[in-house]
Amino acid sequence: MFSRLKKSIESFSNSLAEKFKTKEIKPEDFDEIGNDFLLELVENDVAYSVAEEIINTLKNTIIGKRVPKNSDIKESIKEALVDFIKKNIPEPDFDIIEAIKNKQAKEKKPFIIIFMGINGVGKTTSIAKLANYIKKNGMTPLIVAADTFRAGSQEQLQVHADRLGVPIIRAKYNSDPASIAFDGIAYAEKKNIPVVLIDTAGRMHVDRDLINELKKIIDVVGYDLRLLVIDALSGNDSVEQAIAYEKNVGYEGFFLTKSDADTKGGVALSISVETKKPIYFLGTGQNYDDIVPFNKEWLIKTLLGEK
Ligand SMILES: Nc1nc2c(ncn2[C@@H]2O[C@H](COP(=O)(O)OP(=O)(O)OP(=O)(O)O)[C@@H](O)[C@H]2O)c(=O)[nH]1
Ligand SMILES: [Mg+2]
Repeated sequence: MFSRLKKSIESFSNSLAEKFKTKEIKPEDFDEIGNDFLLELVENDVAYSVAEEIINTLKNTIIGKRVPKNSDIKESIKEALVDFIKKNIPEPDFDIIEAIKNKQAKEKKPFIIIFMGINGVGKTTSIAKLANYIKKNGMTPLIVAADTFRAGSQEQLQVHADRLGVPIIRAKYNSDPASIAFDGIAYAEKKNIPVVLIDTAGRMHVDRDLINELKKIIDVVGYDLRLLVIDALSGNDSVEQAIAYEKNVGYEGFFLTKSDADTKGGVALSISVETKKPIYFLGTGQNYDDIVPFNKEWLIKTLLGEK
């Protein structure tokens, strides 16, 4: 996971350490190696403006430092990057399991999570993973199949629900997704189900009618958490999706899928830095257990930690 970005960081660190074993580093010396690193960041899907911010952070830390030993400059680089992540990458400010329990205890109402995103990014699979995660934490979620559009979507979610042993509310194809979502919430309230996971049809952020349909679902049922599902392999397009969905719909954070297949890693940095919204979960494979709750420490370990 993210191995290329990790390698770029290592080789930047090594080049700088090698070249300046005992010298003070001048700005122009830094720029030569820094520019190569900037290009590598961009090639690894880090958005240009984010890559520039990273380079500036490093430059400010390193310039003018007298570096007696290899290990010291490497340590400084690592510290600067950890600092960058801590300052610029948000993380969820609540635990989802606790939040579900709290809402149930205080309001006797289900915690509503709506999944959205463009076609094929992994919404339905991620719902199944989150349902499994919630079950493992001792609660049973209700899944609502509000994708009434794509052929096979209802059956796909039914298979997941059966395998996981969780209840599902299904709809007729081409029926109104807002109305099935509404029915789902009513059912959950009646049965004291603490959390409802709503699947929606894939839709491009530029499709006005479908985006309006999504807004209607959200207006009708309300929400506690809206997750924009982003495919880690979508490169620079991910930032465009994140910004357009923010402008046109709104959401609290991301579910970043297919991280296991992403050798680059830049999307994980870019979407959060550009939107200031946290990743809540990462999808790390095709199985139900391949879900990781996100936090900064995880990212620091993945990018900078020991092999
Ligand atoms: N390797 C890997 N594959 C994933 C991950 N998440 C989803 N997938 C795969 O991505 C493909 C699409 O997943 P779906 O869950 O159907 O995507 P979707 O967003 O619901 O698609 P639509 O409803 O058609 O818009 C499937 O083959 C999934 O197995 C992940 O974290 N890692
Ligand atoms: Mg789907």
